[in-house]
Amino acid sequence: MDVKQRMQEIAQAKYGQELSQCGDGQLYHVLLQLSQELCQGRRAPAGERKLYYFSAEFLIGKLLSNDLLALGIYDQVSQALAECGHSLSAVEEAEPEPSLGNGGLGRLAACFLDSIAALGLPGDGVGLNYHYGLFQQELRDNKQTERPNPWIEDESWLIPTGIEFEVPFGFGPVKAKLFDIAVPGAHTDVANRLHLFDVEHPAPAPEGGIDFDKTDLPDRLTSFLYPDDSDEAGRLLRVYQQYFMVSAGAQLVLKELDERGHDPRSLSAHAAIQINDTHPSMVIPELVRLLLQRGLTMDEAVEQVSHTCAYTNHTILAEALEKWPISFIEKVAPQLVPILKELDARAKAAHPDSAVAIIQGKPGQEVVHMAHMDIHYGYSVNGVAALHTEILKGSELKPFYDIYPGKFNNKTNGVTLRRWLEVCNPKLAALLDQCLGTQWRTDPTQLNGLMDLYNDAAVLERMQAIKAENKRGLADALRREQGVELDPESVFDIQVKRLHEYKRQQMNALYVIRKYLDIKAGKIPERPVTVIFGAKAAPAYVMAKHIIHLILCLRQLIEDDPQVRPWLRVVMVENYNVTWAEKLIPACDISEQISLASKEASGTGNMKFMANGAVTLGTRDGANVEIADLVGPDNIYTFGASSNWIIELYDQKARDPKMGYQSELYYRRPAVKPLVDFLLDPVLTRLGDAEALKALWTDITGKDWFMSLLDVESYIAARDRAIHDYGDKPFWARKMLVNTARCGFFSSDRTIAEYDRDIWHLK
Ligand code: 26V
Repeated sequence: MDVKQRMQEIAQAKYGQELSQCGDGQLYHVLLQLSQELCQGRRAPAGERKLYYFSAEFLIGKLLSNDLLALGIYDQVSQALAECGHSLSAVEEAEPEPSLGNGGLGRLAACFLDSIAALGLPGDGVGLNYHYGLFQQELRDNKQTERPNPWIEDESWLIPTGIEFEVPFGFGPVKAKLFDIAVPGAHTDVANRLHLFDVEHPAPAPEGGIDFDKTDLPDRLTSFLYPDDSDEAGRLLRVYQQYFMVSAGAQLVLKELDERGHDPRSLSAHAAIQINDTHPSMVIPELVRLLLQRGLTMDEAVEQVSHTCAYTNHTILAEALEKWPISFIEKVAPQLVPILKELDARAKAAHPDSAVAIIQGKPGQEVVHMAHMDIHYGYSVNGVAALHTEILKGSELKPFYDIYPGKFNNKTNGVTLRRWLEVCNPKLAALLDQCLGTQWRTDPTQLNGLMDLYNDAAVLERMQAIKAENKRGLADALRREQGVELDPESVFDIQVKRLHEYKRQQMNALYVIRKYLDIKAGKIPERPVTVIFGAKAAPAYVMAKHIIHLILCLRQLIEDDPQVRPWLRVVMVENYNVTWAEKLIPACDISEQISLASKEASGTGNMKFMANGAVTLGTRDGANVEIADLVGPDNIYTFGASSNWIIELYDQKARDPKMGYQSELYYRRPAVKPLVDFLLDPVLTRLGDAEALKALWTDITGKDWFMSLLDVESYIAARDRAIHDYGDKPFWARKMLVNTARCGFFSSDRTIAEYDRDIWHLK
């Protein structure tokens, strides 16, 4: 096909204009149509068994570049646009970013769909079509405010399918309408689909902010992702959303099974369902229910479901493990209650230990422990990094591991290097082509070949030049979007991820305070550093909002201080999302991965930064451990208490609250106290909300549940060492090179090949 000619035809038909006369918004729609035409012409991959990846989140980001690459027309389109005076990056600006996920879990699901298609495997995503997605973040008066993010336009990537199912809620049936987004596989001729269910009459965006009547069902079901769950109505709405997704999804699985000519008694031979965290867990009793309706006995239904469903755990944080009051399920989907009770009774009969029960609690206050149900009635349980899986087996889920050792397996996360290297860092990708040929694009382990160039001065210089160009590109974007002027010569030190106390953005802020106090005392740093944050806080997560407030107050303090500003800058990117990540990650020197050891299941940002030649400053947590093993100790900066030690401290505390970690002891240390007490200093508090800063101070000094003060001194030392080393250009460039050379393992193509080999068996 002549790509340019087809673009011209579409532009003529749509707008009656030549390509050169079209605006960027029009060109985006021309390319959207072209991509959709090409996807439509692709076949679905064949296989005995088909995968359904059930997930409440798919953080797909903008799709245009990604799809053009997968369709093999990226270069042709770029050239065609250039020939008529346009650029693909400007056209991309016109594409709205769907916000169908919170963070790592949702982005992982998107990377996985990309890899499943690229490996030519039959596997579709199943989720919900949130109209206003995750909120849009605005930073005003040093605080976060939230607005809806209406991303769906008249013409979008969503394809109406005409397929509908009825979801039987307690209050009556609701129609679920299916929309699809095509997922073309790179270097193949296949496309899979992302299936997103929606209500028939979705409600308009609420006026003002993101508050709305949470009982306005069904029309509000697909308005927002994870609506504020701090109150009862919010939590109940979440259960409604989950049941809507899994009931429609399970009906789709059975419909396709039927269309392929298979009996429901052979479900597990022809379908695999991956349950992405516990949000879709109700698919288990729902499938049992639907199979009973189709004439299977309870034994047969349980047998089929138990060989169809597999569960991925993404967190050990107790507060994040879902337990729904049975009264909620009684209200949302009463027909599931007898099935849940039967599943629970069977599990209890086989395993009387109350720690592994599905239904727990006193009569009248029973809760359903979703993860427990997944483990008893799923055939695989996996963690998302080696350390995380070991912690699941050895502590968090130990009673289950003792019962079902064979179900447990590790699948270290990965990221699609097509988006996170080829598309977001075209200059580095071109250099890699020059050095290694293009095979690394289909086999990222080939990047190991870069190690042969470890002493090649020209390559090292080129890598640094590319980093400098990317830093200037980021500085331009931040000037345009936020009006801040950055020094691209400074060290770009970046922490971007959801705001959570366990991720310890507050510890990063304590480092900023350390440097601020040093500079004010006349101790000038070795070189200027720009500390960049990007993070959204859940609207009801008070402490997270206090931490954002601290960062923004520090930013203002430093911006207004001509003594400090030349040496230390703080930037908070407003509304951090996939689009920003694509600009930030290629421009990073130091990648902050500083979670409390044992708490970050894997992390995936760490892998993206590494691929783009940033050097990790991190704890021995999640996939950081595997990064450290791959790059070796000279090419990463690790610090802090080990996960074993942390787990021991938490155990001590559980046995005796006066034992274990006691933050006040660390607070008293002379190197720590002035940093924390700065939160009360009028120099800072006059810039914001003294109460909020005091609340944060009280929490850190009295509780500090995620132990910032335990690690802060070793953190400061490691970070200073990294910033010092940065000054030796060739020394640093070699670290960059090793990081890119060793990132191949973290391709999600590798992860998906392992899922298929060990869990799905699709072909
Ligand atoms: C959920 C919640 C829900 C409410 C209360 C607080 C809370 C805290 C954490 C979470 C996280 C849910 C699961 C999740 O997003 N896990 C992330 O999954 C990524 C992909 O596997 C992984 O890289 C991250 O380390 C992990 O945090």
